[in-house]
This record gives sequence, structure tokens and C-alpha cells, in this order.
Amino acid sequence: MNKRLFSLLLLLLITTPVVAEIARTPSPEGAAVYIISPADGETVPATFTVRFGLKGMGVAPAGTDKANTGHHHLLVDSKAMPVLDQPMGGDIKHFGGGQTETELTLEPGVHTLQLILGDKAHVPHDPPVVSEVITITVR
Ligand SMILES: [Cu+2]
Repeated sequence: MNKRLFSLLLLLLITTPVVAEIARTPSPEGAAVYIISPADGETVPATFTVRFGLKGMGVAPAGTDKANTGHHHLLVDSKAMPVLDQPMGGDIKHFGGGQTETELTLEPGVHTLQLILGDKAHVPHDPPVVSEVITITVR
């Protein structure tokens, strides 16, 4: 390939917007994610542990290409669900190491927590595996 053609191709590559069709990973029927603790309505200290529960699927670190697995994502005080056909962003707490609990420190007051599972590429499954929203009060 001559240099000019290479430069042209490189330019095309850089300037062509990526319209990536993201394939979502199927979730099995009956899969459910839930918050083990705290309980809905519980009052907790400023620093507390959130335990993640999952049934019908397995936890695997991000990047793991294995059917019926995913990693947890925690939404804290989210007003809306993440976009379902894109990798979840940095505004969401990712547990890409396959963690099943975390320690949170929040301001005093009322907060909501919700879990959503993401696949190897941080994209919600199809159908999405999402927990109930729980409401807690931080002392
Ligand atoms: Cu993720």
C-alpha cells in the first residue's frame, strides 16, 4: 500500500463516526438481582455496606465472555435508568472485579439504591436484570 492511500484510509478511519451496533447479551428467564442489605426503609450510619444478591445467573468480572453471567452496577440516587443498549457510564458504580458488596458513604438524608447487572462490556442484558429501588435514610 502506498503512503498516500494509507494516509487517506487513516483519515477515513479517524473521521468516520462509529455507528456500532451493540449486541446485547441475553439474560435467562427468572434471573433476578436484589439488594440483600440494607433493607428497604432501613436507617443506616453514614458509612455502611451494601450487599448484592443475584439468582439465576452468575457473577463474573467485566470482560468475561461466559453465558448467563454479568457484574453488578449500583445506582445511587438515580433519577432514570441507564440507556439499555450502551455500556453504562462512569456515573454508575461498576463492580467489574465481580464484587458482591461495597461500602458506601453518603450524606445524611434519604437516598435510593438500585442494582443493575451488566454484561462483559458493561451493557445491560436483554431483558435487563434490574433490582427494585430501595429507599434508605442515612443518619
Ligand atoms: Cu460495568
